[in-house]
Amino acid sequence: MADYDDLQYQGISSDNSKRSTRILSGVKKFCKANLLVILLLTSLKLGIIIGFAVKFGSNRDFSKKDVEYISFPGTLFLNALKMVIVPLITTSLISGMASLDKNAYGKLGGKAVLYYMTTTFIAVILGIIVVTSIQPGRGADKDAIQREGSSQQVNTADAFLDLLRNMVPPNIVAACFESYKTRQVPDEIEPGMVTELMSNITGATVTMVMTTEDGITSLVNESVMTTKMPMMRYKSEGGFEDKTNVLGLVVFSCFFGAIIGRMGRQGEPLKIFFDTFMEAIMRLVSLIIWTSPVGIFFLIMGKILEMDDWQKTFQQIGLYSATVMTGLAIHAFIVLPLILFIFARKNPVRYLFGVAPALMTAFATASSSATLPITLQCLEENLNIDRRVTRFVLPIGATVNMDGTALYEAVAAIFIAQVNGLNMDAKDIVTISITATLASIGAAGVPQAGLVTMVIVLNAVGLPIDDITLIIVIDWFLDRCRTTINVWGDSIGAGIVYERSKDELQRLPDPFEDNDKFSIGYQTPNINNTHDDTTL
Ligand code: 7O9
Repeated sequence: MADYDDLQYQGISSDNSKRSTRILSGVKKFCKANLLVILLLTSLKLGIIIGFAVKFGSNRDFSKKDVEYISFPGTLFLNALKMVIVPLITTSLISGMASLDKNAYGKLGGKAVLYYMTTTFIAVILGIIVVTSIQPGRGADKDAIQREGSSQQVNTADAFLDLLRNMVPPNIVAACFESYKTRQVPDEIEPGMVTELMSNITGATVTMVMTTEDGITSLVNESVMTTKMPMMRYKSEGGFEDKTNVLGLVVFSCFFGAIIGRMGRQGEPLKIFFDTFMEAIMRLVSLIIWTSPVGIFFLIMGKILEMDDWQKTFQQIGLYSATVMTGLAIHAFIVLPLILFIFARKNPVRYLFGVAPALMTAFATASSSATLPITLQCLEENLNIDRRVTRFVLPIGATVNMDGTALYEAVAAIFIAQVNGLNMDAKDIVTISITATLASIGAAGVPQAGLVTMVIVLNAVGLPIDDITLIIVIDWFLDRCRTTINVWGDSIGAGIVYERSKDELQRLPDPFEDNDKFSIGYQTPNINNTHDDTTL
């Protein structure tokens, strides 16, 4: 920039200076877009290399505290991303919905939903094909695989009702930090009642005090014991827990935005307020993005130091991980690019480059919601997707469209069946496809979704839920892989909806492009200065 100013002062002819401005700004733009990708790739690589070097070079185990200190800059980066999520999703949806008319958001929404449903379903089918061809669970010795964590009781009907309850939060301010969850708790133990088997040896007879299926305490002798096992009784208990209720915020913001959009002149001040709010948040995001190379380096390195006995884990369930990764790779490199090319006529490689920062952040954070600010920025700035589309489609996509998760759940369920030597018939396969699709759509609405949705899929086909503990060991890694695919799927969805809705968008005034067109005899402040040099 300084060189250019010098040239101007030296009185170079205006033609030349115009050309050099263009070239300079082109070079500047290219470097800006690519520099970040280069920096991110380098930090990802360095994070892995240095992580392994330190882990094996120092020959010591890193405690939780060590890892906490080492990945501290990464935690700050993650916090910075999470910090903007609530204002970002609410203002982006309100401003996006308010800038579309009833006809347009109906059509855009319809296309987005169609895309989400088809791609998620394709992902599940792909997962089923891959896991039944590779058969990672056949011949695996279930008892030899180390287990980690514990499974939990889930009532499918309660989980579904929680989802609906979360969509209509009783307090919109509280929805920013708490969601409703019904949990299964052991039933109250009354005097004389025990939840676990207890033996009481009196003389030669063994008497056991136990809870029977209907919860009645009874004294049973040894012979009955062999035929009737004691049962743990659970009851549902609902309450609020600390977790942002995204679904509630999304539903509220969509309605609120649509209403503002239909209020005409009366709604203008609010509309301008939310547009400007969103604009300011996006500038904050551009700041945060430049810290991502450092953040990602520390997040990845911390994760590598934290890993314990990864060789053993890979030996035991390596084939299972390979199966999940094969499925995800086919979906990411073949299915989705093909869909992008057929329905949007866009070059998938260029597209991949444009959203690369978002994909790497998704891998490093294992959270598509924390990545959302970067996904928005990449699509708007690098790929020039219309803001009315990104702001409306992406937050919804991040909440309900999870191709990677759906594929993963289908593979995991069939893997567990294979490990137990159980055969899945056509009915079971159909049940798994449907529940895995629905579970991935509802995941964001259910607290502690990862485990809960997996239990729902397993319950639906009667597979042992305790066997979830077999695959938890490697979940931290597969979560990163599937999150990357989730973000890639959301990005491609936004591109397709944009290309397929150009007609509807053209009919509408674009508040982000030209203020005059949309102001109805009302002077609006200029909010259209996103491309000036003050932007970071
Ligand atoms: C994966 F975009 C937002 F901001 F609207 C948004 C905010 C929060 C969207 C979603 C959420 C959210 O809470 N999502 C959520 C997702 C919650 C629990 C589990 C999951 C599933 O996560 C994926 C997985 O485990 O497979 C994956 N980690 O895409 O983030």
